[in-house]
Amino acid sequence: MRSPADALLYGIIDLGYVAPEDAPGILEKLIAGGIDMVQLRGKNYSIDELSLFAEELLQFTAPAEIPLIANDHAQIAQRVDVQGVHVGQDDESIKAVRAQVERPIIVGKSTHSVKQAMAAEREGADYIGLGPIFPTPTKPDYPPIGPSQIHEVRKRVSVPIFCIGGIKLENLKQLLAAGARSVVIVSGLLQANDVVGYTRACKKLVTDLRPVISGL
Ligand code: 3NM
Repeated sequence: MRSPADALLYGIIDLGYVAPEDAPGILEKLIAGGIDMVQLRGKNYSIDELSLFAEELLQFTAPAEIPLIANDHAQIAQRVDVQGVHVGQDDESIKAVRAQVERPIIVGKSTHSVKQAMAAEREGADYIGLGPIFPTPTKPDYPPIGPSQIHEVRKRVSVPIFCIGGIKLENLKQLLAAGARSVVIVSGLLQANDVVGYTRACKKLVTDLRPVISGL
């Protein structure tokens, strides 16, 4: 199984964009395109429903050795063998999440500033999301922080940092040049006309530019 430290491209099956019945087909395409990690996010679905969907998605992620992360709810990880849980600033603490799941799991946390990024690491996050970097239709109420904070967060935080928010193939190079190494792309991947091709192109950029970026 891959770990967040190895992941350059993290995709999200967001049920605001993908109907549950289409999720396995889209996931297969994301995997074919080279995603390293994937999250199931469904703000309008119950824990029962999300657990069922997660079980279905595991049939695809497990053979590919791609971690499947459940958004928001530790209870999904109690019921289904997902590899991790992702929490936001207003969700349960990382400690509370770990306490609910008997096996070791990956726990990630969304952060929106240098201060929150440092706090999430202190709290025990295995990785952090940092964003929104650019304006995003997926989280319209959050003001973008811009790419200029990435260097500062990299200096102060040693867990893997996934830049997120408004990232598309067109601005990926700019983002990598600003110091990003790993990225989460949601609508860009899910709404592409050719999901496999778009994912592959994003993966190629993050992979090819990695030696350049890590030397920064
Ligand atoms: N979290 P897109 S931004 C789910 O800043 C999410 O924590 C964010 O979607 C954060 O790639 C975001 O479509 C939405 O912009 C990312």
